[in-house]
Amino acid sequence: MTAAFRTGTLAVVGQPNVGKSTLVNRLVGQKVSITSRKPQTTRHRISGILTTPGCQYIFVDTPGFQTRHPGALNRVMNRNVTQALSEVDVIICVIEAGRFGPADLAIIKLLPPDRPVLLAINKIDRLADKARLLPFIAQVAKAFAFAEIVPLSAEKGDGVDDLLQTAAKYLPEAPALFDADDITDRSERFLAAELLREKLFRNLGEELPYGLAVEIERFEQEGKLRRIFAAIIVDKPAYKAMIIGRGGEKLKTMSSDARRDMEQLFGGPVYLETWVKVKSGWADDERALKSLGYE
Ligand SMILES: Nc1nc2c(ncn2[C@@H]2O[C@H](COP(=O)(O)OP(=O)(O)OP(=O)(O)O)[C@@H](O)[C@H]2O)c(=O)[nH]1
Ligand SMILES: [Mg+2]
Repeated sequence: MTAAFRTGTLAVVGQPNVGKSTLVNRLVGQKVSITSRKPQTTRHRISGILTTPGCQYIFVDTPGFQTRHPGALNRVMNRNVTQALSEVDVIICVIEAGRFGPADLAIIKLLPPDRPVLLAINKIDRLADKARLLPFIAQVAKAFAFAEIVPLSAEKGDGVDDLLQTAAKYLPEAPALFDADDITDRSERFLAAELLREKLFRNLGEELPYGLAVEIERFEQEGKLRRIFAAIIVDKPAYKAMIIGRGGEKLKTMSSDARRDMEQLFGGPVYLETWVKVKSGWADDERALKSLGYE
């Protein structure tokens, strides 16, 4: 007799920048959620799906709990995280190795009390002294009754299979919800916007990325070719020139990086056209947010 198939949702939560999206991508084996070294890269709830012979895991990547950018965008994002948590089977709380403090505990306090919480201690590749890991695990185990504690490196891949194995037993017995080869619940249109936003996030200064959004105005498919027309929305006219760069070079480079990622993810050629539009105050206008897909 074979064991029954298990299907469940696992929310990935934690402070900004701890590596939640990197972990989801590693678990799924594809870039479904964008990442950068800047905090608050993720703005949407995104599911990454992995189907194995015995289980279907639906990982829900969430924005890190927001502190930096006040206003409507933040309110919408925090609302999203709280809602995501009420519906899941398992919670994966991500922290950085060697760092556990009041901000992590504050997040744990917001979790629903009746769900198993697995602690993923990420970035163990950064620990200079591996001997510090065991005392650190003992310290966090005292702070909260985690169902499991798994040290790992989302970037290098170490420990990620352990997390999968460990998480499986917390999933309910249920038939799959998605096709076995689905990797995300998001549309190609959404993923295209995100991949472009990733390049902007990674290549523009410290503040500018927080004031921009990407809107796909047209997405056409003809055979294998996808034609994608993307507007970059900024809230200050000065940002426009900074994105375009001298002779248009900056935008050209970022666009071709994004196009390459799209081709990899979609498995076919992409024609990408990008331009910049000024819409002042978009990040604090709930209606503008809705039209940009923030709900
Ligand atoms: N050294 C190391 N860096 C990592 C690891 N995992 C993630 N990172 C880096 O940490 C930074 C943040 O990663 P993200 O995956 O974007 O973090 P996040 O928690 O999703 O961040 P927000 O969406 O902004 O809340 C990136 O620069 C990653 O490359 C890891 O295992 N080791
Ligand atoms: Mg993220």
